[in-house]
Amino acid sequence: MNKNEAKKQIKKLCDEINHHNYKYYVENNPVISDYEYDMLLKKLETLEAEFPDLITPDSPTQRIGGEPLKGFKSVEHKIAMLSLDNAYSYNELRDFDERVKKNVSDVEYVCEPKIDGISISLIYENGLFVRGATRGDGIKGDDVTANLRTIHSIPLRLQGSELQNAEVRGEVYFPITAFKKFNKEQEKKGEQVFANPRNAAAGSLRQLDPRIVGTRPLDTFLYYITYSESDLQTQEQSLEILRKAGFRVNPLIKKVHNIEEATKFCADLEAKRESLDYEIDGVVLKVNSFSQQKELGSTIKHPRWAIAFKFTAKQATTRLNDIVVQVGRTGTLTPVAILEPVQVGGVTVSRATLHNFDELKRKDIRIGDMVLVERSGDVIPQVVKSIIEKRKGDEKARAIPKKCPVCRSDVIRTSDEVAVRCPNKECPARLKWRIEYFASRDAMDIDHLGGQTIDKLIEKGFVDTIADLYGLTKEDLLTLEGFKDKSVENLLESIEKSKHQGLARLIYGLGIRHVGKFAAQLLASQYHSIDELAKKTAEELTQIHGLGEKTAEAIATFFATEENIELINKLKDIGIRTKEVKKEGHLVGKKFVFTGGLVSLSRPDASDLVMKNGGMVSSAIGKDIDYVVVGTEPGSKYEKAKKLGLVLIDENEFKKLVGVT
Ligand code: 3BA
Repeated sequence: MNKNEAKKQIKKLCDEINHHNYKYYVENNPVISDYEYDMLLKKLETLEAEFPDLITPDSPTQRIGGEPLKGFKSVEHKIAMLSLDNAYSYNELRDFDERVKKNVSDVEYVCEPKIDGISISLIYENGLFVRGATRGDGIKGDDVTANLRTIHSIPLRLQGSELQNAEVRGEVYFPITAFKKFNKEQEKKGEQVFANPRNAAAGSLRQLDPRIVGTRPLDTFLYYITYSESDLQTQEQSLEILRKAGFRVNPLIKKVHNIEEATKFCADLEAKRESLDYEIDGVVLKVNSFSQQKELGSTIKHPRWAIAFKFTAKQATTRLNDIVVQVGRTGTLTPVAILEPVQVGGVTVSRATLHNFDELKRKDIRIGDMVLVERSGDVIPQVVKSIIEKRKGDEKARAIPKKCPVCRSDVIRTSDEVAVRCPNKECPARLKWRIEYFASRDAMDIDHLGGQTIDKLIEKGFVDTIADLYGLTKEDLLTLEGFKDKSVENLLESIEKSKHQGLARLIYGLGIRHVGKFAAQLLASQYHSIDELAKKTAEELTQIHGLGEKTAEAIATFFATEENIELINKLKDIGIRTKEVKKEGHLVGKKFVFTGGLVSLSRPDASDLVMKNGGMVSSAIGKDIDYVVVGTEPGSKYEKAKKLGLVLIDENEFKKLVGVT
């Protein structure tokens, strides 16, 4: 191929790939498969390798790459990045509105979700992305261009012609689902876990190696044009221009006509907060008209035409009174902070996780410290950091325990694991978790058998295995503190009832590693009895569609262990149902996913209805899902389902399908 021809081809491929990149990462609406996308990219890479001088800065191959930096260059913002004034109540919002209306009339406001991310500035010259920086102190920030280039929702070349030479500003964030997964992997690898998605985004942008940043699923929302050639009159217009130029603009942004509508927007958004896949900490209210903005002006710190309404904080400081050690279901020892009770985002918190002993040491958290506690998303409260300035000198560090706090066995720690474990399989702590899991709502659903009751049963020596639950007598239970005739009867009845829960729940309740609700349903529908399941090799198990290798290994290992076989035999003798009655119903083999809230049914009841008709319930969206039940305020699963073109049904259609009206 001659050079001229190559140039044309490269240009065509660049444009094509950038278009698909936009479709995928900004519109969330891909039109070609990942495979086809990869093929286009490969083709481009091959051509560019042959003609390296034809590589352009907006080539999709130039996102990742680049050598690690020694440090970040500090760059001065051409126009200072101000901060936002805060309002902590609707009254303070109304005060803001009063101040605005003293100076201008007929105001409209644009309400924007306040993304809890890292503020950035992006500079484009002749349509090309040339520099990206963090906000820093508002005057100077870090040049993080190479890192920002790896973020797919940031266009390397602007679309259309309306923006060519411009600076735009917005927020980089770490999506919540991806954050949880990322943190889990970090913990497993013994690397730093982040307290929240915001810290993870900041930590990622601070990475000196852009290739590492390229592996982090960072995303963006843009909301401000600092300068450009286009003649803009309103914030609403700016957002439209940003959208047209190829940026991601938050879809929930809304223009309102008065402060009442604005407060309603705040209330509605706060109610939706937990259903979004990005963290927001409030609403930014902006006067829409630019001439009015100019009229209002700015103080040295913040514009007078904008304000941030803050939602209830998810962080609080309190005293850490003690660090205790908890033993988990698999014997893992976890340090847990006992806190002076404190309100965090409307909930009283008195315990918080410290993750593991490595993390405890890294953060240097000591007993007696004042600490920052955070409750983020639906995760357990955690201690973010100690407030070192408040130390008096008598605070005490907590060493890694040498013995299990429950059974006093010597703990073990393998070199490739962060976890400190109690090796004793008979450790009462483990037994407690096993029973609690077995009795839980999604497993054998044994009512009246809570953690405290289980503790008492173990303490008295009434139960050594799950099977012993079924041998409990009225006389045994009456010796437990607080148990009377009625409560004993209730518990015995629940235990008896659980014998008939069926195979899927039993498999789940055994607590085999990696076997969640869905895998358990899948196994039950394939093998029809626990005996048959126990005979399968890992290899045979991997033949089941939808079962991973790790899960298959774990199942085979479980049934290769003598104690477990003994347990199964005992359960069979007791008369627990270990065979699947042949699946019947018109939904046999059909897989369901629920997203959003249901109005006339609870989630567990809805799941039961699916299973009663022979179907299965999964928590993850995938190509193999037959029905997605979309409730009120559905989350990211809904978006994904739409993208995959799955069958979406609402609550009423669902009820018809499972035969309730
Ligand atoms: N809008 C943050 N500042 C924002 C442009 C002004 C502004 C924010 C905003 C000053 C968000 C302060 C730091 C900064 C760009 C200065 C938003 C958000 N608007 N939607 C009014 O979602 N976090 N933050 N960023 N310039």
